[in-house]
Amino acid sequence: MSSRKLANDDPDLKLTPETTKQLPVLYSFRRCPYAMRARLALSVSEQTCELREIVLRDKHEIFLALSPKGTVPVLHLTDGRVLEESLDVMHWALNQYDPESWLDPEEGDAAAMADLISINDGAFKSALDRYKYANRYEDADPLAERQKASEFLANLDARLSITPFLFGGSFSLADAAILPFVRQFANVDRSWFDSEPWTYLANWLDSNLNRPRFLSIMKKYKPWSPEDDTVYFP
Ligand SMILES: N[C@@H](CCC(=O)N[C@@H](CS)C(=O)NCC(=O)O)C(=O)O
Repeated sequence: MSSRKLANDDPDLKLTPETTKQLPVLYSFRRCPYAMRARLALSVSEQTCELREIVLRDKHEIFLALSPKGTVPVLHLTDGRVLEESLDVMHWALNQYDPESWLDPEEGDAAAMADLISINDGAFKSALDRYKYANRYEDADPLAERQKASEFLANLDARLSITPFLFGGSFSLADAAILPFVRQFANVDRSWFDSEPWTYLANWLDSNLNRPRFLSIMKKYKPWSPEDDTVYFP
């Protein structure tokens, strides 16, 4: 477990508009699975940020000037660095403070977690998008894509039949990184998902979605505008 080192580690720091310059700024979108996993890591690592809720169809020019690729999440650090990938945000946060040892799972290691996350972000996410948004892809067959995605889910279910979390007895980086995508998949057709023999996976999904940590990162915020009062997260 890394030692506690908060972004705002000055005990006298008061969260007022004058001091927000001292905080990282998180550009986020509530329903984005990549932003969810970034918020999970920022929450467990207690890295207070200024949260700016982005509307994807109407991105503010300040956000696009900072990160022209225009995806969320983006974390603008106080030293000026801009983290534009959700996994980079997660690693940054957990390297500051990792009280639940998400980076150091009970079973497997960082490389094994990275491998599973990369299948999630690659083949699984590709099939999920073509299943969920088949009309956006020429010639996508949603049921064939659902079948492809199911292979990954069956693999997760097999892991979860052995240990309660993906890498052992406690929640890890991999659980946080993958959970929002399984949630998205399940919500496409929940009755079909529930009819599949994925009891361990379904229990893992439901129990983690109902934990206070996940519920806390799903709070609704109104879209950010520069003249608004600062919103702090977590
Ligand atoms: N590889 C990026 C992907 C982020 C991503 O694609 N986010 C989506 C929202 S879930 C996005 O911002 N899309 C841009 C858009 O829809 O305009 C990451 O891990 O952060």
